[in-house]
Amino acid sequence: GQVVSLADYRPTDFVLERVDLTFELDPTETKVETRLIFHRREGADPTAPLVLDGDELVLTSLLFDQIEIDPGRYTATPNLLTIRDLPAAEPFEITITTLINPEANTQLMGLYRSNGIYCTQCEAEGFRRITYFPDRPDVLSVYTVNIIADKAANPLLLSNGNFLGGAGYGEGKHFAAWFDPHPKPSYLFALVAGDLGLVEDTFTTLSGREVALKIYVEHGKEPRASYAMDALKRSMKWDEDVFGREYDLDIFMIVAVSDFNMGAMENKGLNVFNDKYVLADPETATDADYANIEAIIAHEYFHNWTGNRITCRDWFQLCLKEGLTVYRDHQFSADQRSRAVKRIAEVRHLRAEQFVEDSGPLAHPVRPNTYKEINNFYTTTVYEKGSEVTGMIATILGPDLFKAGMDLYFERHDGDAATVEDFVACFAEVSKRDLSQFSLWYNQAGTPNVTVSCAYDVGAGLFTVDLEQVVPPTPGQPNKQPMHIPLRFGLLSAAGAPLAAAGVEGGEVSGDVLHLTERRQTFRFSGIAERPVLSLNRGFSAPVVLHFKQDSADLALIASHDSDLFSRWQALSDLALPVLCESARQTGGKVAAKGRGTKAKSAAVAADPAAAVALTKSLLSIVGDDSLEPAFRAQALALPSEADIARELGSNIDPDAIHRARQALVAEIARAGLDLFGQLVEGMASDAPYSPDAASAGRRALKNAALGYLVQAAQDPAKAAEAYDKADNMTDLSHALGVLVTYFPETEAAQAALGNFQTRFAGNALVLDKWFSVQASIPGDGALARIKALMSNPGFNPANPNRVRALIGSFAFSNPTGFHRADGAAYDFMAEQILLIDKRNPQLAARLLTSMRTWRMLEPTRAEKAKAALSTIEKSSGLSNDVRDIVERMLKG
Ligand code: B3K
Ligand code: ZN
Repeated sequence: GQVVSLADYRPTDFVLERVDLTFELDPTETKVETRLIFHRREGADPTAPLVLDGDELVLTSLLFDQIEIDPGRYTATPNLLTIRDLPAAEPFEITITTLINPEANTQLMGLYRSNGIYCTQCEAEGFRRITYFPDRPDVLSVYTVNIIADKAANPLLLSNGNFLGGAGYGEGKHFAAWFDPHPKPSYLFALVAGDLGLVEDTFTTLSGREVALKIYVEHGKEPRASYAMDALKRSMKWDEDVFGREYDLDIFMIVAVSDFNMGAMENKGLNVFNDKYVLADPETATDADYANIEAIIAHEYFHNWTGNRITCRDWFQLCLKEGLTVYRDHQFSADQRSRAVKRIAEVRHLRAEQFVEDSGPLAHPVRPNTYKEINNFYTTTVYEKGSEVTGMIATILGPDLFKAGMDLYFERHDGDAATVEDFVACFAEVSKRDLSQFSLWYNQAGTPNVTVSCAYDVGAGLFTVDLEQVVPPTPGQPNKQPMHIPLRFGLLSAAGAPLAAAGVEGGEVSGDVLHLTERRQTFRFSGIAERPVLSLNRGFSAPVVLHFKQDSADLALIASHDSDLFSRWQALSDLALPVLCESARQTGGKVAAKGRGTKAKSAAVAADPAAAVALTKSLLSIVGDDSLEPAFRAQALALPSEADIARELGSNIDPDAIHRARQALVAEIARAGLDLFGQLVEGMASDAPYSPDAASAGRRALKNAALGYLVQAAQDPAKAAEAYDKADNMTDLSHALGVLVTYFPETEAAQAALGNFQTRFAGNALVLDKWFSVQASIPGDGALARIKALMSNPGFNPANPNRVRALIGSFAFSNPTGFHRADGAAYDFMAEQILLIDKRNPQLAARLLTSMRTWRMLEPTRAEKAKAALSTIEKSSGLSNDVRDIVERMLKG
């Protein structure tokens, strides 16, 4: 793997004027004819050769201006085509014919077959697996695509843009032609062919144009695409209302395929989706599935402007389209649902994934400086932290200037392949703010630590807030500059009412935003009549770790009174984490796994009785407060996860101790809230037919969270079994199954439910993924044997990424005690699996491998074993670039 550096960027020597592609589809021998019209860029070296990217290509013919080219003028390897002696100024035409094998393409990059459907995935560098091409995002061109295929097997022939026409083509074949008038980079190319069912609708845009909307799914699954269609129409409307963005073709298509490396892909006018993020009905999809579908449909649709109309100059700028588009889909979901609850879920995800990435061996800036394999940079840092950075621009500028900056960006850069600098410049210009310090957020990796201490001088009426920021060292970046950190805040009186200051000194405070810009900074608030309680980083306005020792009374006050719901949730979490951490430290290595009953319970409470009492009291009063939305109360009940506790502890992690500590607190809260939970299970139940809307989903979430506690208080699977039998939708059904199987895995009730579920959903692979995943997540040493047994289940298919993620992925990412069993056996198993998967699908293998990125945080015995497994991978021959890059970075230093 070569290192690619941002600093080495330079434009191409040739400008690509247009692209004509003709595909003669065949499962194993597809012929691709590519006609490219180029001219040499003004000012470029007049003797420079044309260098085109390839990947495992077979060249069968090469023409220059329609005439077979002299073999002395070119060199072709599977990965590169170099053509020499080209005109200095006038345009010329190159015609390339390649032969490719879609059936053998198990990487799922380029043109491949999924369940008999031809489909493509070209981002980031998949187009070069179809034909030789300047396969980089700054080469924008207009495409015409002709598709020829067997008519009976492939009645449907799709590509980007508008349909030009089609006809018969002799010998049972037919063809279709598509033209995309919008210049685009090759990563946005798509082709789909096959036999699929169709769901249709229309959308009338802002300016009155009618757009045909088409969602293609496997025959028989059409009814399960109606929610996706509804989400699409809402997304189109929202982007007009909120960002003034209108759709720009006559047709917008979505195709659902069952083999896909990620969630979906925003190809111009022809989005290709993992069917998991299209198909839903109440019997087969959970509330979370519906919310994901809504978010991903929106995300891909929003890319039409942020990504497609304005694309990236190079892959270092990936966050320019991804971070921004995540920000846009977050705003959309917040508007469609509950903003506060959405924010809590976002922050949970950010901390669980991105904070972990940012503090380990794979840490990298939101805009990386170098990469060896770009596919390894589709990370939570680029996506989620990238979104947070956009959100901070909105916080610093305020809504009006943020809107003005976005408008300027759309206007100025439409049709461009832009950079992060171009984006930031628009906001600097409209706000007349210097955003150069702020831009460190794009270039410095690592989560800033902000230490806070407060003092109140009653005589002077002065409240002082001392802040200190430290950005930790990360790979390749030992020393960091102080960042511009916008912290939303409020001051609360003892009664929980807002307190206003007469004045403030020490730095910029605008409205409710405090701007921390120095390494150390002291803000002095004057005219404060009573000791205030500081509520800091409201709404999680900055993605930082706060180190702020607030006592339990202050936290309880924030939890019950803050005007910001996010902060109320955060205060509960801040009450819980020290209790959990102390308990994990105390029980570490002492309690046998079997004894998760009484001994562990007393440990949690004994660790810090006052804090545990304050927590339980605050938590139950929020959960019982009917004036609060149920979804929020359910979030409160979710408690910090085992991963949250591990992150807080930071080192010497013993996953078993953490698990025991958390279970003990759950048991404690379950006992204290027994009556309330009983009432909620009854009160939140509904006889109305299932509806996926946010309010109904919130009621189900609260009911199910309460049920989980009830079942654990009773230490009896009966209630969960009863809930399983009663469930009339997948949300309730899969939750009941989860409770049964997680807490009572070996009981008859759990086994019966598993058997029932398997039979009931036989043949529905997406639903059976839930069945695999719930079993893969059962805590304890028994998990590994279970995984191995499930791998020989006929429903498991190691070639399908959804199956692999459901079984092996859930085990590695969501089963800390099972995966990190002390003897290291699961690490060895993982190493074996990764090497096998790598042969078939490097991207999937590399992604699974990141599950071990926290290995250095583990206690020494486990860390040693994890390291040995990683070394086995590193030493193996024939590793993909993808896996090699990840394993090397994980072992470095
Ligand atoms: N842009 C795609 C991701 C492509 C991943 C390539 N390895 C989906 C998205 O972010 O919308
Ligand atoms: Zn995206």
